Amino acid sequence: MHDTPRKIIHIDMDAFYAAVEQRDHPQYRNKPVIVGGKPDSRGVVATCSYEARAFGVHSAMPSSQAYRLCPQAIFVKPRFDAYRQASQAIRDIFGRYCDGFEPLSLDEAYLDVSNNPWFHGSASLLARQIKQDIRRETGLTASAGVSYNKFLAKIASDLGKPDGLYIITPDQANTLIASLPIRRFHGIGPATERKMRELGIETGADLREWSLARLQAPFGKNAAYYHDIARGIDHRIVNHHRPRKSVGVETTFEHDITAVADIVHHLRLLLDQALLRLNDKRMTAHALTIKIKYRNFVQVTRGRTLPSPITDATRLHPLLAELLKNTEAGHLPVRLLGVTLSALNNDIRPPWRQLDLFQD
Ligand code: DCP
Ligand code: MG
Repeated sequence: MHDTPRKIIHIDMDAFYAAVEQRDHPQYRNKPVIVGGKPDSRGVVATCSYEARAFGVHSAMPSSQAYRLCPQAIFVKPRFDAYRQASQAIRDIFGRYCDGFEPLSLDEAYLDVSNNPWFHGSASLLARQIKQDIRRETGLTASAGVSYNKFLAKIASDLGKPDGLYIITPDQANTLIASLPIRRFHGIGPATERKMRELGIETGADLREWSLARLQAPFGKNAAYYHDIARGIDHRIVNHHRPRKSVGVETTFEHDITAVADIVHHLRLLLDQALLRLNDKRMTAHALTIKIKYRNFVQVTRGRTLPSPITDATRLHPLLAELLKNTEAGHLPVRLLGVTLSALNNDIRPPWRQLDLFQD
């Protein structure tokens, strides 16, 4: 499928939220720090410093259990703004060295550097440079994995943690995969791991014993992925990240509309759709623009930037009517209407249940 091997870097920040807290609070450094819910609440651990991991604390563990394991730990509530800022800083660094990269979360991304002009095309030297930039510019450490596909690059970054730079070459891949427990494989979650163990599959070597046909019965459509990764094969491409600037929806009417009430009605529907799309992307918007194309194909836009993020569509209904006042709506027949939301931000508030858990 690919003539020449690709060069993929996977970058993953070390103990990300906890590292930001240790950076911003020198008194937390070299100490067990647990970011998440308070120990006396129903909260969970978002992450913890490596000092806390030595006590067996880990992400997603109930905070009460973390407290039992490590009562001397410093428990802190997450500061998402600080994490988002650090995340933006590392993404700016990625953008410096390659046109496109694929963020997986705030703290990790895949970079396809196959055509990298830096360091005579060396992906490992480039990974080292990116780590250095991250350290210098954010005061945080990252681990990098370098290999010829996404699956292996991600395994590699994990193997070098913390502050690692780990390379998996094509001739090392199969031996390494064979030796790894399957839970180290991205895409094999706890449920699949349990199922595989029941079938006697504990390591990459065990998984490789299974033919595609045999994997298909228990794992269905995922069988091919498991079959491939056991052999170090992964053709998934790095999906380039293009920061989204706006979300817009529009509709062209079969029969032109003229009544202001009809126009407002359709704008409300379009606004609802645009907000839904934004919600799916976990983003918020600060600006609203409406677009009107009249029967004579003349097109106008009217917009407003708002002081707080747009969350509630109904609060914007008066604004829709107001924006229309400044147009020919009600006079000229309209053939198309559109609503665009812009000035977007990533909304990284955790989902409701989790938000609740983070509160005191
Ligand atoms: N996170 C979370 N809840 C989880 C897992 C992670 O809120 N169950 C958050 C906190 C982490 C961040 O996402 O800091 C990144 O997740 P990672 O899995 O990369 O974990 P860390 O960066 O904290 O540690 P590591 O050094 O193992 O990557
Ligand atoms: Mg991380």
